Order: sequence, then structure tokens, then C-alpha cells
Amino acid sequence: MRPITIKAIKFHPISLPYVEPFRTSFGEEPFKAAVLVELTTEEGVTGWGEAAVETKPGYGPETMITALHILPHFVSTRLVGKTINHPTEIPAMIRAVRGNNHAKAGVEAAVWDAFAKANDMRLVELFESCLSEDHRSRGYATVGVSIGIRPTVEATVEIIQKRVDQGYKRIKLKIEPGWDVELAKGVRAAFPDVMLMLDANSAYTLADADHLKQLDAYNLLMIEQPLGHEDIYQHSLLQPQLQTPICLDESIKSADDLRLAIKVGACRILNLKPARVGGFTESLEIYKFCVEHEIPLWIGGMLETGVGRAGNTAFASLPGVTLPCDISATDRYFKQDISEPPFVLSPDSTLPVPEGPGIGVEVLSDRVEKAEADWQERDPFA
Ligand code: OSB
Ligand code: MG
Repeated sequence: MRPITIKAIKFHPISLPYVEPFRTSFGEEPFKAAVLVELTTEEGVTGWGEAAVETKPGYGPETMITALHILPHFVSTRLVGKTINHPTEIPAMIRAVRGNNHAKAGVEAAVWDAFAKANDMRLVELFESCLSEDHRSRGYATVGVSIGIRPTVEATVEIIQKRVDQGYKRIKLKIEPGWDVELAKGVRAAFPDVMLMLDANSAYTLADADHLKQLDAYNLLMIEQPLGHEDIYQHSLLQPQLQTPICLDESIKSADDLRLAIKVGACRILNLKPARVGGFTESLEIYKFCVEHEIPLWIGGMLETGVGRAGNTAFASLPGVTLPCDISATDRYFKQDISEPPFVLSPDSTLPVPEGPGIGVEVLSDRVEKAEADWQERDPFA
């Protein structure tokens, strides 16, 4: 494959209004924020990536401000002027920058996009070329929808009905102490057969084990990240007490974290967010491990713009991704995205992988400019 030489990397902090607020156990983000990465090569190709960070250190420790500190000062400096023979070289080149996976994943994604475009390939074809012959893309991602904490069970049932009517076949509900068993009971009564799961975003401790056991009564697909965001050990003590499979999200930041979690029985399912593990290179290693060990795998989301969504959809179309993903249609998040075309849900609860070269969506510079101006007017500490 043709190498690329990185000429320049630009960072665009942006914000976009959400169509509706999204509350989790760690709080509410008032608007969508992200750092878009625009990478140009000496060959004249432009690649885009999205650093999926939020305004507050709620999901993980990174924020918009930490990404804007780390990326230009520590990541760009290691990459600009360098010739890249394959995007999988990037993690080693920025390994000296500890942590900051979401920020680094944004740059890595821009390299994947540019490299695919420079080689006249779709991003999904580039992923396939890293896997064995039997791992061809399905051409679409099977998806569900993640629903935030609402004031009442009735309001939750109402929004689930709307999502089911739109065609989403898997529903994920955010929970927190005081908003769990009654919610699951009420929702199960209204939707006896829907594929249902819960996400606690680390809101519980092992002392809640007896309380969490009550959730076994509601035929849940899984419970995501009940305990500490860095914990693996306590989850290994909780899983044997539950029938419901535990899925880890926050705790798994690398393939080695997953190897440990599986070894000690901390989870049975993985939510893989390419952003959380530092990008697609580490994601491919995790993918191969899950295939080899028959670990049910799905791709999570960070309410990404079209740039992040395009890459995640491509990855989620690989056959080793066996459960519905947290990648919903554009209109579930934004009135207008920064890229075109929007992602539209098919009736069978799938999203097609974009067709064009690289990530396959076009980033519109006037929309990026507008979203950057919007960010400048926001209080970054709101
Ligand atoms: O825990 O999966 C999570 C969004 C922001 C931070 C954490 C999470 C989420 C979601 C949204 O659940 C999933 C999506 O992008 O639709
Ligand atoms: Mg989660």
C-alpha cells in the first residue's frame, strides 16, 4: 500500500446542540462537544478524525480542555513530517504520551481515513485487510439506541415506544441508585419481548450486590459497567452473584485490560469504544481476541458527530461484532450534523456503512466553522 507523509494536523473544537438532553449517572452534557482532527498529507489527501471527549470528566478523565492541551503540544509534534507505511504504526509513535486515549484516537482515526483515501480504499476495506479472509464486512451495522435517565417510568416507556416505532430493536437504559429495579420492572411490563439492557456508568459498589441481583428477574441482555470505572477485580466478585451478564465499558482501556477481565471472570460481554482504547489499531487487537475467545462484542458510542459515527459504523459492520451497537441514526442526536449524508436507520435496525473512500462521509467546512464559533461562545466549564 502507498505510504503517506503527514504535512499538518489541525484541531477544531466544536459544539452542536442536541435534539434532547442525555442524562447518565455521572451527569448531563448540555450540548455535544468534540475536537475534530483535520490531517493533511504531502500527497494532497485530507483525513478526518474525532476526539470524542466531553466538557466534564464524567465518563472518563479526559475533557475538551485536556484534549486541546495534549493534541497540539504532545501528539502533533511526534507525527508531523513523518512518513506512515500503515496506520497501525501510530500507537507506537505516540506511546510516550501516557493515557489520553480519546484524544489520541481522534488523531489515529484521521490517519486511518487519510491512508484509506490515499490508497483509494474505503475505511472498512482497510480494516478487512488487517483481518483474515473470513472477516469480510456485512456492509451494515446492527444497532440499538441508548436512552438517558428520564423523570418517570411513564416518560421512559413513552420514549421507548417512539424508538421501537422508529425501528430500533435493542433498547439500552441508563440507570443509577434509586432508578433501577422499578424502572426495569415497569419497562418490562410494557415491553415483554424487547431486547433490553441497562448501563450504570459505574454508579454502584459491591455492597449493592444484593440489590442488583433483583435485576435478574427482567430478562436483561446485560448490565453495563455497574462498578468502578477503573475496576476489574470487584466486577469479578459481582459477576458470579448475577445471572445477568456483566458487560464492561469504562474499565477496559486496552486489549490487556480485556485479557485480565476475561481471565478473572469480571465480564462476559464487551462494549468496545475505539475512542476509549486509543483507536482502531488497539480495537482490531481486541476484536481478534474476542473472536478467538468467543466473547460477545458490540461497538459503543460517545454520541459522536458523523465523523466518529462513520468510523464506528465501518468497524461495527465486521462479523465478529455480534451484538447490536450503540450507533443510532443522526436524527436521534442532531438536527444538523457537520457531515453529509446523515445516517438513516433501516427497518431492520441497521445502519449502512458509508460508500465513499475513507470514512465515506463529507465534512462540510462551513458547518465546522459554525460549530467552532458555537464552541467559542460556550462556557467550557458549564
Ligand atoms: O456509557 O455508553 C456509555 C454516551 C456518552 C458517554 C458514555 C456512554 C454514552 C452512551 C451513548 O451510552 C451511546 C451513543 O453514542 O448513542
Ligand atoms: Mg456505557
